[in-house]
Amino acid sequence: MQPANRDVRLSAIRDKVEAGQRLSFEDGVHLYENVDLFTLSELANLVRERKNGNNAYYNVNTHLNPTNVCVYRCTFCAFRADLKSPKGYVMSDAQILERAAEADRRGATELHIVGGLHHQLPYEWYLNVVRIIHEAHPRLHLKAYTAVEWDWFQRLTGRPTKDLLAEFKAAGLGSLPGGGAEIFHPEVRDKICEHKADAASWLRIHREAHRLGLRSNATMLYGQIEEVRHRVDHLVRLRELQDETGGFQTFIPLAFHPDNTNLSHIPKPSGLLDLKTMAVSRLMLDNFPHVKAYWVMLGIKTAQVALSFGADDLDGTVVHEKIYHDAGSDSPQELSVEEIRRLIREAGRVPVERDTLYNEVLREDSRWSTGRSLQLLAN
Ligand code: V47
Ligand code: SF4
Repeated sequence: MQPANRDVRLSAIRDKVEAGQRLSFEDGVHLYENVDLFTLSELANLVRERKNGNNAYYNVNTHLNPTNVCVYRCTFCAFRADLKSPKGYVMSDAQILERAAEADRRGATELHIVGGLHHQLPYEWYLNVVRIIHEAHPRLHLKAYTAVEWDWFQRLTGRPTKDLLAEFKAAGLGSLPGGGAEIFHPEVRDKICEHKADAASWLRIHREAHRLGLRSNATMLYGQIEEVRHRVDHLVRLRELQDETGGFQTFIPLAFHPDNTNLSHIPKPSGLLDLKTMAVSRLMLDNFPHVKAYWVMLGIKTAQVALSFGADDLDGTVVHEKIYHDAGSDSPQELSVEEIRRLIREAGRVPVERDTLYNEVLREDSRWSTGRSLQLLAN
């Protein structure tokens, strides 16, 4: 006889996960609402190890936010500044090049470039940022501008985003970061960031980038005003685009940080929600090779535990992070490679340095080169 409280849907979910079959929207909601943390960890770990074995990836990178001045007023954002605000800044070419040179000297393989949509700066200014860095530091991979920025460039120029992406690619663009996705569902998006690129535009721009051979990431901002069904809907929409293009590399769930935002009355997401979201994301996004525990946002301790809840990547050494620190993150500005490797080993995983496109990075003294592709392992 079966116990009266046997969870029939969970048994079906377990069967599907073990057989490598796709979970439905309803399964995703059920995992969030009815399944305990230990079971979530066990199931997500199964998928994580099937795709990435015992490896846990990190990279050596630096952030560059060339301006924080922004025409938009997303309610969750503590980074932006008004045009005339004393907090607002625009970096000069010399400052931008110095940041890139510093990254290069430190042996970084990637520069992550995102910022505000300035009221007065022309399209050419954003293009110039990528061009001058690429000319001076051709080995640095430039992961630059979110779909919201690409949508803004279209509004500035009246030109189709696919032409703009191609122009940037010729100037040295390497890939697209996953920001600006927030929550796709209009019940949430219209309340937290109504004027910027909508879900259809965000997805279209990533589709266009993938068709041009550019890889990209995807994010989800959780723990603000959204409900479980909005999160699961978000994951399903990403999974559908990935079915079509295969161009996404990594999914990054982003925990909302409320300090200094217009949503400062909302408490920070709990550790429980962080780990649940990591696990459900890993289980729903069956066609994404990687799920990242971004330590700057999760905190080092939760990020380390997340390596047992579906995550296989910790992001990077990250220097000069502003978006989360302006919103109250108490994570350090930087982790050394030794610290990241120790955190990974302590979690029982094998640390592997990767470049942005998931090739293994080999280091000898102060020089680095790329080795085998790690992407094949995850597909
Ligand atoms: O688009 C802004 C989010 C994103 C807050 O692609 C906030 O590898 C929480 O996308 N609380 C930018 N989140 C960061 C981002 C990212 C980070 C790390 C790696 C990658 C990648 C991408 O940060 C924004 C927005 O969704 N955000 N303010 C806040 N107060
Ligand atoms: Fe501007 Fe981005 Fe902040 Fe929104 S999240 S206000 S688009 S900088």
